[in-house]
Amino acid sequence: MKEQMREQFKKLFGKTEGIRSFFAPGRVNLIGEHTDYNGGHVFPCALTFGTYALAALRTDKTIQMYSMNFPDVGVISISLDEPVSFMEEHDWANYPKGVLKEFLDRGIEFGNGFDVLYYGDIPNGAGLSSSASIELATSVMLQGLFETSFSKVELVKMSQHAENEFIGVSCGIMDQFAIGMGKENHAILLDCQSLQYKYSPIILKDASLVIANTNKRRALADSKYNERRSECERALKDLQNELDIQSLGELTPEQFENHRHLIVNEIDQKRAKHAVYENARTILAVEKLQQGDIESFGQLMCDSHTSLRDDYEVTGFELDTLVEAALNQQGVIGSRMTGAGFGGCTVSIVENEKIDQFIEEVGKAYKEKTGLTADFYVANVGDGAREII
Ligand code: NG1
Ligand code: MG
Repeated sequence: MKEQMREQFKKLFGKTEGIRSFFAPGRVNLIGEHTDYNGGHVFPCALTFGTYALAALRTDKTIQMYSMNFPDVGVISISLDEPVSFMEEHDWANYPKGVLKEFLDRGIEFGNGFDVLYYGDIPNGAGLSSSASIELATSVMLQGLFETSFSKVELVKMSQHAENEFIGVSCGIMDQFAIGMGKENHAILLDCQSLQYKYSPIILKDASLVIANTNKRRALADSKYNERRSECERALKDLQNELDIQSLGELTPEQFENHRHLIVNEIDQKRAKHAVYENARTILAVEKLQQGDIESFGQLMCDSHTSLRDDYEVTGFELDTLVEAALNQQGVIGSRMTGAGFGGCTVSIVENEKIDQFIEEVGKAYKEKTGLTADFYVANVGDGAREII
């Protein structure tokens, strides 16, 4: 792909020299769903597919951006002499523009503009975080080109802030953190409140992570996502009438059971229950994985899915069908939806010698029930965002 990108770069920007390459992965969350914005724990890992950015400095104040994934949008040209503004028709380029604005807002002076060409091989809208991937690819690119010295965690926060403020999606920090801080063959146990984190090796013995894409667009995800956030916020407010807590993530399941009567609305109670139990499950799951108890880890993944289906209500027919079909197979140690839900992907742990059969049988059952074709990827766990030589 790099060769094709270089050719395209030459064609668009007329340059073959002084080009640097950057990469940011996609991510998959193994457990800890809808806990990030509740101040709980998540356990994601970075993948080996992601977003590539080739970039070279210019001698004037112009920035030119192009994505090989969206050729119809064409080259987008902006000037450093004008404020960075969100433009509907710029579509994908608003993500890099948002990150650029974060740098400018911190007083970074860009003496020169630059040309940048992006290409991403993450399936779009599948919940593997193509948006955070392009944000982090842009962060490390700007850091590299302009020799700034933000810490990785700072770049993560800037990227999340860009998504919150510039794009207008009030996401938690999980995606950007996993993509910025990922480490080969490790997942990250992240406390989303304190941002304390710990790498945990993913040792699955004779099994692998298999991602299955429902290929169902997550059309509902954004509105329901904000609805879930409000429901959790309301539940927290009710609890704060008696409890001195900042987030649902601070509660143990036992504390929750002793105080759940404070939550006035029954639906809010269910949402909060998921957040609290999911957080506890995540911490326990990582302990089990570190002890080499993959079966218990897998069981907790399944419990996570059930809770997301019944209490949080963010799964839907397609995701439930994929998980059910997975659990009907031999050699499946755990399976759950990953990401925001309503569509997108599931992640399963499957014994290596059963993977081919898994893909065939689950694909068939899914097609029969939904009429849709699922895509499967055996996931490799890679490093976080970086310059590549
Ligand atoms: P997806 O939709 O998979 O990128 C979303 C949020 C995360 C997290 C998960 C649920 C965005 C960009 N990201 O993930 O922060 O809250 O849902 O665990 O909305
Ligand atoms: Mg996104």
